[in-house]
Amino acid sequence: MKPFLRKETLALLLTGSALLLGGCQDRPASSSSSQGASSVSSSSAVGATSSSSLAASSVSSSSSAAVSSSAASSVVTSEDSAFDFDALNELTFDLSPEAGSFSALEGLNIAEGDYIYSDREITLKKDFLVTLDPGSYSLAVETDAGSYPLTFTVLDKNNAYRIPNGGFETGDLFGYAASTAFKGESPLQAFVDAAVVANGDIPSFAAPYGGSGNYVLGYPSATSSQSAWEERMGRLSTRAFTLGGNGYLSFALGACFNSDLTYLSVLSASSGDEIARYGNPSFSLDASAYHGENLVRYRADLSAYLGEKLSLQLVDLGGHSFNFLTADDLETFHTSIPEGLDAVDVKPSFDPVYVTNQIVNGDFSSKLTGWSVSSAAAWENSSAVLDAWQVPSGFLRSDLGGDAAIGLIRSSLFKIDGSGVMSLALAAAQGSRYDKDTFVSVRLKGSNREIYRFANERHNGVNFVSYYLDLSSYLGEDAYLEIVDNASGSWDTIFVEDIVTYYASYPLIDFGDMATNLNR
Ligand SMILES: [Ca+2]
Ligand SMILES: [Ca+2]
Ligand SMILES: [Ca+2]
Repeated sequence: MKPFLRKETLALLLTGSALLLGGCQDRPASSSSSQGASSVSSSSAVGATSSSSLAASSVSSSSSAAVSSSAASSVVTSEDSAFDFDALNELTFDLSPEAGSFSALEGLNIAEGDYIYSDREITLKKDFLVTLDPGSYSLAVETDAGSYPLTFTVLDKNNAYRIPNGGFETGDLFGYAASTAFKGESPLQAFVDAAVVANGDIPSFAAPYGGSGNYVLGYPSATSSQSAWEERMGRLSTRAFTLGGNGYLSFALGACFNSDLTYLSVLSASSGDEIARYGNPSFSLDASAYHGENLVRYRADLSAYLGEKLSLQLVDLGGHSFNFLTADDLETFHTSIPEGLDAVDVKPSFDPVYVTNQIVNGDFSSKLTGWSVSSAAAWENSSAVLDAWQVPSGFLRSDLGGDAAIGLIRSSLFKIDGSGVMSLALAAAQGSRYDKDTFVSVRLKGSNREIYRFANERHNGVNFVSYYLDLSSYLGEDAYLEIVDNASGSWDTIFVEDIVTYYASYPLIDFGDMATNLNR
């Protein structure tokens, strides 16, 4: 039995390899008669190799190219077949009439949405081209008359180490992904194409943005008022890149006054952890050194993360005074140290102590012990004093300086444990835009991502109202609270008491006692 089986297996293997070899050998033969199109591979690595000779013959007009290749190059032609990561140019090819009716473009895993065919013109979109590594490529143009090679190159601009459109020069948010941060309300989205504006003067202020090129992420002139623009929120994420070069990041930021609510984050693409957070410490409305919406250049040495996959995220979680960002020139690849001020990492830090499932001093019986008041400059009053937080009578209040006071206070870490339910009670916090201005955030340690934001939606004057949160989908993770008062009008003050972050088993609660998560 054994020898017989072995012999049959061997025969099958031989037949299989013969077929495979035959397939390989056949392709060049048939391709030379049908203009070489069938040699295109769907793998980009192989495609790059196999297309190099074709690319050479189609680009060069004086080389002694093979007859079959030059015949092919006269069917699919282009004035510019080189994609430049800086220019983000789309590539357009003409299909000669002799090639018959176009049916599809194949190879490199290209999808229908990656190109446009119209009137014998094939346009490769920048969305597709920006995903390719530098090199020479070939695609197959399939028609009813045959298969024809379309060849192009992707220039080496250190593409894998960079984010596309870091200078917003496409005039829109190409290359970025915007997400809402408040109730999923798209009219409140801060990061929209209309915010990419000419790199000229700032509306209603006789000063230039001071960015590079033609466009910056700015302040749309069509906006009804600065206040309406400030009210918007959102997140704008770049694609992941590998940190290369000398490990420096450079960027230009404007506005972005409150570094707790508006900032640029550097994130680890693998863990999602926030590696660094940068605000705009140069912000000043002093007319002699105006640093409002105009751009200030910064640089950051991230060389400790060389070789790692990172991404950038612009974050706007605030609705008031200069709670928005202007930006330009996000550049992640440098070989010499870039110009700019040294950026200061302002991400929250916690004492590396053992984390328990109850936060420290959640009932405020020890005043502000265990809590840290943010010292971000935006929270200071006109006398440069942080005047929001006090515990005069057993609960936390943000009105040491009256309703006008603003501030952010952060809890100790707690482990999400047991039933995953937590609770607290809120009072006051019923100003005109209370759900955007006076709220509680639950954030995860590491990513510092806000997983839950809620406000005093059942507000009842100075009477406390209980809220329960179900954090059970984050069991085992460490989290913390940020309590925020970001407004100065009547009732723009938040009272907090009785924070309980651990229930061993699910407590008896009505659905109506649950807090509504506003971050979605
Ligand atoms: Ca620009
Ligand atoms: Ca905002
Ligand atoms: Ca206030």
